[in-house]
Amino acid sequence: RPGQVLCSPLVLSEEQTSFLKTLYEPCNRFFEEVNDPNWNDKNEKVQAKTLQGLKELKMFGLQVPENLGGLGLTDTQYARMVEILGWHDLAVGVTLGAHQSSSFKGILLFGDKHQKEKYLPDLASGRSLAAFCLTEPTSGSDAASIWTMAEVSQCGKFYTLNGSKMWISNGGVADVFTVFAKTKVKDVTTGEEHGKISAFIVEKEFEGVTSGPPEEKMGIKASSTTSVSFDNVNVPAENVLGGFGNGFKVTMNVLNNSRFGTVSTLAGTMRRVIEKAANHAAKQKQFGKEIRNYGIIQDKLAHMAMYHCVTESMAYMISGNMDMKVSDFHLEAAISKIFASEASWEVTDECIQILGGAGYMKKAGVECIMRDLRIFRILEGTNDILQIFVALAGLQHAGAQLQELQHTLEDPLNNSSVLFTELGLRAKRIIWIPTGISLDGVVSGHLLDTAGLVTKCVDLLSEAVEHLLLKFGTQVTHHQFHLKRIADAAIDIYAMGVVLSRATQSLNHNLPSALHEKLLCESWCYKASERVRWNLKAVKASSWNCYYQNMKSITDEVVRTGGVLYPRPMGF
Ligand code: MYA
Repeated sequence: RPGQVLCSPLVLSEEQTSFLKTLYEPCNRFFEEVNDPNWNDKNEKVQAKTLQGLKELKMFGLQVPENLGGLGLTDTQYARMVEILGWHDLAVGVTLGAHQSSSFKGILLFGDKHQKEKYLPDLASGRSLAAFCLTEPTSGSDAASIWTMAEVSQCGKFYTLNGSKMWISNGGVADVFTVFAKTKVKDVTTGEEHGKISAFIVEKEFEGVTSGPPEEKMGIKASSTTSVSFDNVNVPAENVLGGFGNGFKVTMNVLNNSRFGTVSTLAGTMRRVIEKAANHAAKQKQFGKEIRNYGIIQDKLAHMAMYHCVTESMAYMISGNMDMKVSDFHLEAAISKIFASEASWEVTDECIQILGGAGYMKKAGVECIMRDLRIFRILEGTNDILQIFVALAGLQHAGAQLQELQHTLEDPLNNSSVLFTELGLRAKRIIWIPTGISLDGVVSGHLLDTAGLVTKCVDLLSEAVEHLLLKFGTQVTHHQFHLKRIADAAIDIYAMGVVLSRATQSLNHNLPSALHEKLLCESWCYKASERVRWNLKAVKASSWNCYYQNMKSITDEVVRTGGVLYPRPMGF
């Protein structure tokens, strides 16, 4: 919807902006002066003085309403605040993010008055910490397959929880857990039993709740990650969150609502990393010139800037839309989480490359960021499952439209105008004429050629999606080689949309950075549109099916052999 992508997402009033500034500056200073990321990383915990200071700054309850002890920030204000965490210390970011972006978000979004009043004041002040308990040893990407059970008591006044959760952020330090568990329910018509997921607010103090030892991790070492077990834990029925049986909806909504925070945090990290790379490229001389003068370095730095620009634009586009009470943002949230975590990884890797040997050393401060970043391609839904989610959610929508069209065209005589419009659309696509989506008047007049690249890509995506649906029907869900490429194209197109929007606003407001943003936008869209064409060709062209078949055969062999199949060239 152009209105949700090509819009002005900055919805803060002057009062909200000045309030944000009063929070932002002390918080940033606090991180500069008090927090020690190296100490945290080395000791695998956040220093007590940092936690205390963050509580005093009210950083534990950024979005909790003021009457319940929080700061009551909007999503856009929240996005700006958490950027600071990404800039300074991702492990502190995960501690605070796990607490409020996901773990008590369920109470904020779905809690009743009693639940909010009972839990939020302590959570907002940092007197108690929260954890989100979804993942289990056999349930990761397939969130609905959890085994933790909640059996309702005869009197109906409590549920007894049994099961184990793993890799829980804040697991070892939390006092309040949002736990997802299944209850067996009998279908009255068929008599069959099935599991209904509900969300429960569980206190550490409830008998039978235990946390495992801290996990030894690659990065975000200062944040606590443990298993959490529930052994005959009795949870009062009033602690069911969002209504009995609504747990899947609660989980999905919490995750949808938390992802923009992660995106903004990672935009903060990328700004920092780009600053390090740019300073080095400006000072370091090789072969008689500062390395910034060499094309090979320019290619990297320019790409890093583009990745950052897109990520930051996505963060504020989504938070702005959320503040404008747009309810349908789950696809964009998934897209931006994938994009931000891949982009920040790439940008940090390139920063190390620009710094050379120095970048590999601890002293440069980038290796810790690299280790910390790796988890973001996995947490809050792996990028792989989110790619499939993006593709299938889009296809589901297109499939419904196509089905409607099919019904209409069953009676072509009475629907001749629809028939001609649809035939016309398809004919235009075949001979590469735009089908009528136009961004004229929506984007800056200086960016119309670039906007043309985007509309062409949208046409190509429609065509590829339709092709897949007609070819595979409902079986399309099993064709992940194709789905991945549809998702990649959708991600690139959304990315093009948000930078177009950003550059348009900067040009319209004559910002000093406007021409630079225009350059970033044009360059990004040029490259992304090439990628879209390439990905969608790989969806439609039958020659690619042979490649997919090869990928499957190679994998079958590798797995059957338990590794690499062929001997070394010398035979042993
Ligand atoms: S927690 C672990 C994260 N785990 C996941 O994210 C699990 C990923 N898996 C899934 O999301 C689901 O299993 C998927 C499939 C979606 C893949 N919004 O049949 P279905 C609806 C709205 O597709 P499944 C962690 O990492 C769908 O339309 N609705 O279901 C914490 C359908 O509705 P209907 C959705 O195949 C980390 C129904 O559900 C969505 O079982 C914390 C069933 O759909 C959606 N997204 O699922 C760390 N998806 O029936 C710290 C599906 O009406 C944070 N549906 O058609 C770090 C923060 C960093 C800093 C922050 C700053 C402070």
